[in-house]
Amino acid sequence: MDTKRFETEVIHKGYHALQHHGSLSPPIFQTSTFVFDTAESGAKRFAGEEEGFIYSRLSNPTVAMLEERIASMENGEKGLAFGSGMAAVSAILLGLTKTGDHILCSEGVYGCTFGLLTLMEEKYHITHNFHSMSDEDSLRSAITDYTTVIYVESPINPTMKLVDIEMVSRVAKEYGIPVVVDNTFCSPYLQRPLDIGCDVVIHSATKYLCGHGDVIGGLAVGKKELLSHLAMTTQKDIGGVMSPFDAWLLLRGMKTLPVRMDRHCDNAKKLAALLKEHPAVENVLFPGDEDFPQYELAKKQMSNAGGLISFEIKGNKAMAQKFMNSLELIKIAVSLGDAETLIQHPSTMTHAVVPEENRMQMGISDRLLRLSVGLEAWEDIWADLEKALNQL
Ligand code: 4LM
Repeated sequence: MDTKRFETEVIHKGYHALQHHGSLSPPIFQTSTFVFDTAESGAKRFAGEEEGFIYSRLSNPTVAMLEERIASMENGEKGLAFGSGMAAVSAILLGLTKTGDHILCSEGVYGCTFGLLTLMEEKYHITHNFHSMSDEDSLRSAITDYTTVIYVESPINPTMKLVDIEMVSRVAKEYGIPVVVDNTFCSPYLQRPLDIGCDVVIHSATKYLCGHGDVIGGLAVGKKELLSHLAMTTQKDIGGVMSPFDAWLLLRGMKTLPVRMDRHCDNAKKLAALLKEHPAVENVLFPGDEDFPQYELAKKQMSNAGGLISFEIKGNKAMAQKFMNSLELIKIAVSLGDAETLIQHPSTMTHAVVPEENRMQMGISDRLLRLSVGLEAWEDIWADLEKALNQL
């Protein structure tokens, strides 16, 4: 079958109903192990001389379907599925480094990624530092003889700062350093980092890809050679793999990714504009806002601005918490990308593990809130926000 458009492939890629009794919905191969015809056939599968499944930590047909689908969405050669976004991040980072290496990282990252980098430094002497990557010269000056990975979130959680993925990948190529991009905030519908030169894309599939707040999962996509190596090492032997049922839920959720993302983006654009005008709010951080410092970069590398808005409440931490407690429709919860609008307080929640000094450098004040705009009517979301803001 010819390659079709994104909206079509996200529904059909890699599944042939007539090979499965005509079942429109793909089967869940809920099995731990696979029976071999003969001892010789089993031996051949282990030796890689015969195609076929062996054991679900190595591969499973439902999970493989998801891996093929995400690879197609990201325009990559091969996908890998993990039991969480952090299982994907740790398998990739541990797979690409050894003791003595250095990871150059964007100016901020999700709190648990920060925790992982700290652990890798303390236990394995794999160092890291955070860098704005704002221009080629300063990026070059930050690369050391020991840099073996450049790790980027764009937009960065929760400050929404962007990194020019094309520029970073171009410079990194000169040094032969792989660039890993965590594309969780955009999903492949809004941004495809492999197309603009990066080497590996990571997702917390828990978020927009799932879309319904009922799965914890991670995905990675990249070149076949590299991802196959990671599959046989840090994925297989650390073993943080995805269950067939979670893969099935993700295959289901992803079918509606484009329509959901369109609504998330439309809602967020309207709400960001309204938040900006409210006297109790300052510093609305939204890449779709024309006053956003990296608006031009957002237009260059993202097809739309996404569904996340961060903003500061005028006043102090207590006022930010009071505001959150006054909300009714909007739920106080970490995570993002769900049908429900969620709000969280990064300095005491997703980024609580980050020491205050680093948090301040990243731009995470204790008045900063992150709103994951859901799929509800924007008027109802705004009514809830406005009522709570007016109480401040
Ligand atoms: C949150 N985030 O922000 P798992 N990469 C990014 C993330 O935002 C996350 C992960 C990886 C949040 C979770 C509580 C950019 C998670 C890790 O949670 O391991 O699937 O993904 O609210």
